Amino acid sequence: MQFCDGFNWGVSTASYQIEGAANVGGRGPSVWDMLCRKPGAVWNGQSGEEACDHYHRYKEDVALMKELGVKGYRFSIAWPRVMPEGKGAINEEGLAFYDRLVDELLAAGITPWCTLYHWDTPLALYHQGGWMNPDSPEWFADYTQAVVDRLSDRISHWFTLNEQQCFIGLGMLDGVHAPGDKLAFAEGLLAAHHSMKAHGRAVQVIRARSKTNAKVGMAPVAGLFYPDTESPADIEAARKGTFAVLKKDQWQQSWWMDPIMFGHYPEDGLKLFGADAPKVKPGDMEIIQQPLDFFGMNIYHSPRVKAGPDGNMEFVPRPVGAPLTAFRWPVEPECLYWGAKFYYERYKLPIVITENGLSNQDWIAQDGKVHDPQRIDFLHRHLLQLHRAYSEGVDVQGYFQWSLMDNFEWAEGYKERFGLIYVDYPTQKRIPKDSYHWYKEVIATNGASLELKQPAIR
Ligand code: GCO
Repeated sequence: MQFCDGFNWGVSTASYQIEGAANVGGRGPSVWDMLCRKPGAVWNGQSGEEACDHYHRYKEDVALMKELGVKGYRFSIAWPRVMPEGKGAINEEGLAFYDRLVDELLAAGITPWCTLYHWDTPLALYHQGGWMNPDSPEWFADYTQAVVDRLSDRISHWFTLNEQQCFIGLGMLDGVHAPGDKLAFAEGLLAAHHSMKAHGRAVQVIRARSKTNAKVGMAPVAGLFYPDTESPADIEAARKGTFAVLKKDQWQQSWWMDPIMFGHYPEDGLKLFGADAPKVKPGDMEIIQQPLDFFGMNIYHSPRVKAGPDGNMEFVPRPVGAPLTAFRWPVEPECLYWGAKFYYERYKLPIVITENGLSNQDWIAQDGKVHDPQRIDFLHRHLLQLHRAYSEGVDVQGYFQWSLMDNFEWAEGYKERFGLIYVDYPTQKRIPKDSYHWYKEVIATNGASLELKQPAIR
């Protein structure tokens, strides 16, 4: 049992979660710096000001990746490091940091997969309306141009935006992520529309200016429902439910994806959202719908459903005592099989899993090591499901585990540990966990080590 030749085994991180050095090298403030200062917004009042100090320790971190054997590294560029005011002047020192990082990666034989935006909107732009401002797509295009002009001789894999559902939904509607606003639904949809245009403009800029043959995608929350049994009725109910617009919230997947992939909002969404839907101006959809090279998917868990009497889905409650991660997220490995399958069927692009993993109660044991058998079992189960999708014909081209190392988990601060590498924050010491060594073998054998020696217990 193996994955395809050249399978992109990787790990993921994001700038604000690992870099630290928030006030170093000319970086401007972002909306996350603002939210972290707000009393009660982040667990224990923590912030990403220091995080993993990756800005200064990137060489050590790349060396650990090299040792792990990853083929690719998905990281993000901090917009306020490149453009401290969000637009206009370019901060040479900021770009120079990414120069050094990319050179270090390439010297280690690791392909950089660059996310242009993982939530750190420059604060100066937020003060001008942020994603509410109709100019925001052009701001993002200009920032993209600065990055592409500087780095595209060495970077050819790009993601535009990470999880619009979160930075718009959690950040601008629910107020639990930065910038911490609680806007009306219609305003959220308008900001969403602008962010889709920003995505489209960024793809255009990458294609027009890249010095190498660019491959472009994005990294959305790939929410789904998966079928309780493999009866055609359950499968159809789950598939239909996954892409139906059922509620007025940010978790309606086709609302985000269909414009980008098909060039229009879904009919059922337009009907349900009514006057809240943004006014689509002539030319908008032509910008939004740009050809992409792969479909990135961040997947962590998903609810299980079955067909009700009318064929529509009904939720299947989880059994009492069913497994949960430290974050209290349900463990549902089937989401990777059905997620890859459903999204491949609908959007017909090669699948790259851009995030998958769990937070676990990790600490340094008395032997000085970090033992995380739950993470090993979790990743193992998920990769088996992903392999099933691959073996049934889904074009799965990569898997980026979240995350290389423990880091700043947004509103949860440092409470949740997602890493293959333990970070002892007071000393910034890195300790590869057991799962790091396990994943190393998975990569080295291209998945053959996942083969079960005995039947799996569900
Ligand atoms: C997200 C982000 C990551 C998170 C990870 C774990 O999905 O929220 O892309 O930055 O840290 O998903 O929650």
